Amino acid sequence: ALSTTTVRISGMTCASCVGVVEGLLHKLPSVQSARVNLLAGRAKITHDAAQTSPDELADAISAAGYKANILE
Ligand code: 9UX
Repeated sequence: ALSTTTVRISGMTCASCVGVVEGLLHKLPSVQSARVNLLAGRAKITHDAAQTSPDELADAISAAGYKANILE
């Protein structure tokens, strides 16, 4: 089953960061969609949590140099 995870992201300092974060999320197993809102500092990700957990999403974002916190 698919679930939706919202992640608070800080450290996105230019508009191209949106593409960087969306790109790395799309590479993860089971991620169906990843939409990043720069102004809101949030990513909304649709994924199968049995394959890629919310923590794994946040870890991938953190590994790219941003600060990520799971909101819901
Ligand atoms: Mo802009 Mo973001 O030069 O990872 S792409 S700061």
